[in-house]
Amino acid sequence: MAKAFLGLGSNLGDKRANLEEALKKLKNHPRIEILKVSSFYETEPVGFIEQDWFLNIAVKIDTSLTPLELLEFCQSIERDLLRKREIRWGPRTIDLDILLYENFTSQSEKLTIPHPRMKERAFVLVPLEEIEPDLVLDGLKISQILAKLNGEKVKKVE
Ligand code: X6L
Ligand code: MG
Ligand code: MG
Repeated sequence: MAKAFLGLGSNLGDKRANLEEALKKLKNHPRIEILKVSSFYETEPVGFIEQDWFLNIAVKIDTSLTPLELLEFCQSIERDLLRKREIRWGPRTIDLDILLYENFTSQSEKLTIPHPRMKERAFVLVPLEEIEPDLVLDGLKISQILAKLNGEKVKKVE
């Protein structure tokens, strides 16, 4: 079994319901065990800024799926939740990204692990730090990376 971290986001429709639905689909997979789910965070959009704020979470799982199988399952959840790809970096009902998968790295066209932008994005790092505060990325703790980041706004939903 492999530990992996996923980043989920939604900014279209009922954002919380979309995240809950994606979580339910992850939970119901026979080869995925959910270990931790972060709080929900309202986050300022990055990339394409003329869009609604996102709701983002991070999830820790244990899985017997390979990285490619996990990617394909995440993409099937995106299809089930009717994700459309109209504007690059634009609004989406759901986005599921593999952030980390054990110590696995992949730089292929289809699958890039660790997630290439995760160390620059407060909307990824803040929820991730909540569930794995001791995680070290390229020799730095998440708190150290966040301290150097001029990050977008991230507000925990209380
Ligand atoms: C220059 C060029 C600066 C590109 C930033 C950043 C592109 C992030 C794409 C960028 C650039 C992304 C989310 C989001 C997106 C999300 C919040 C992406 C993909 N996804 N903003 N923007 N949460 N808050 O999940 O991450 S688009
Ligand atoms: Mg993403
Ligand atoms: Mg994605």
